[in-house]
Order: sequence, then C-alpha cells, then structure tokens
Amino acid sequence: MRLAKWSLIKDIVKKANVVLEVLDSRNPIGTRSRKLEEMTFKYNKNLILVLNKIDLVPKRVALKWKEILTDADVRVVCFSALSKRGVEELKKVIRCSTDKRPLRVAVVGYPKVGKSSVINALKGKKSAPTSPIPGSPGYTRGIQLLKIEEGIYLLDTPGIIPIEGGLFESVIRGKSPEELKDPIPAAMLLLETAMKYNSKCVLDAYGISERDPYKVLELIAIKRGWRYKKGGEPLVEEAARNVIRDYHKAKLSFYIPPEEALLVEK
Ligand SMILES: Nc1nc2c(ncn2[C@@H]2O[C@H](COP(=O)(O)OP(=O)(O)O)[C@@H](O)[C@H]2O)c(=O)[nH]1
Ligand SMILES: [Mg+2]
Repeated sequence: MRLAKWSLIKDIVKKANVVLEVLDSRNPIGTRSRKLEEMTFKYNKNLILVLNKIDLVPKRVALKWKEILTDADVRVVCFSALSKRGVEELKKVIRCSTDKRPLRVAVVGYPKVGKSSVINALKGKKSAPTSPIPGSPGYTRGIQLLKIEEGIYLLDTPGIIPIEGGLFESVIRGKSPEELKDPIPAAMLLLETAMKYNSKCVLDAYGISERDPYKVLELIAIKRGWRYKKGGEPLVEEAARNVIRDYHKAKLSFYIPPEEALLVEK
C-alpha cells in the first residue's frame, strides 16, 4: 500500500479548486476526516462529500446521512461507483460549486473507501489521461489531469488520508490485511462490530452461527481447511485476514445506523 502522508494531501488540496472527500456509506462518520476538511477550508477550496457505496445501505439510510452531513459549506452526493449511481449529479454539483475555470478536482479519502473507483466512474470510458502543455488551461505541474468535461479536470492521483483516531477504522484500514502482523485482534473487533449491527451477518457470510469472535475465526479456518502444517491447529490468522478482506468486498454485510451516529455526535 502506498504510504499516506499529510504533506501529499496538502499538495493535492492546494493544486485543486474542489476537493471530493470520499466516504464509505457503511460508516461515514468513521471515514470522515475533520483535519482534511479544515485544510480544505484553510486554502479556500470547495468541499464535496461523496457518500460512496450507497449500494451497500438501504436508501433511507443514505438519504438520512445526506441530511445529517449537509451544511452551509458542504454539499453531499449519494454515490455508487459500483452501480454508477450519482455520476451525473456529482458532475453537476462539481460544475456549480464555483465559477472558476479551469476547475481542478481532487479526490481524497481513507484507504479502501473507493477513491480510485470514483475517479474511474467520473472519467467514464471515453476520456483518456491528458498531460496538458504547461500554461494551457488546467495545467498542473507534476500531476496528470483527466478532462471530464469542458473546463473541468480531475487530478489523477487520489489523496490517501493517513489513518488516525477511530480505533475501528484504523485497524480495518490502517494496513492491508497482508501487512498486519497480527490480524486477529483487528478481525475480532470487526466481527464484534459487524454482529452488533447485523446479528445475522456472520451466518449469512460464512454459514456459522457461533457468536464468539475468536471461535468464529477458528470455525472459518476449519471450514476452509486452513490448518498449521505442524500439529494441524486451525490457521486463525488466515481466517482473520479473510474476514477483513470480506468487509472491504462487502461479503460481510453491516452498516452503522445514522441514529447511532447522532447520539455519539450530540
Ligand atoms: N459495493 C461497492 N463497492 C465499492 C464501491 N466503490 C468501490 N468499491 C470497492 O471497494 C474497494 C476499494 O475500492 P478502491 O477504489 O480501490 O478504493 P481506494 O483505496 O479508496 O482507491 C474495492 O473492492 C472496490 O471494488 C461501491 O460504490 N460499491
Ligand atoms: Mg486507490
């Protein structure tokens, strides 16, 4: 995984006029970065929150989040890079966010929220990467620009926000599952959280009705035949890495309800 650094984020924000902060609709508050937002306002850039992955939550939940997150300085667009929902609306909101032209748009967010997917959805099939000539509209040194329509360019490099704060998201997104030395505590926390919000999710994903997170991992390893060569004990680490991947792939299905976030915020 590429190293996330605040200095890079600052660079990207400064080069853009509009910043798209991509959030995972399953946990928008947990994937939101106040520090990024403060930086965006400090440099006088427009902020748009992209509630990505709305295909993974009920419509009511997506709309509630939109209502909660919208305020005077912040526009919110419900989006799914997977089912291509919200593409036209997002383009419209970008277009109307400022009169500045050329308009440069940066895509920023935590790992795995769908930044690359949002970039692909916005650029569509037709537009190829462009390297504008220095001095031409939209030219930015050192960064590839993609023209998404007349006068509007997308910075081709997503800004990966360094993980800080929230324990849950930092264990799930801070490192790729392969890089985690001990993935078991992270996977146990994930399973606990998942079962709290969707009591059926482990049964649906793995056909396992056990509720103790460690035992769930053991049973997954046994089911898949993952065992230590020596001694034959279940290879719980492998199960743990898979559970984390399954959250990113949404095989393990749950979301944080907006009502709960409101209680925490207020
Ligand atoms: N269900 C669903 N999955 C998505 C969506 N957008 C991205 N993903 C998945 O989320 C994972 C991370 O996406 P990616 O674009 O690589 O995220 P990035 O790390 O922020 O660039 C991938 O497995 C994507 O297929 C979406 O709108 N819906
Ligand atoms: Mg990416």
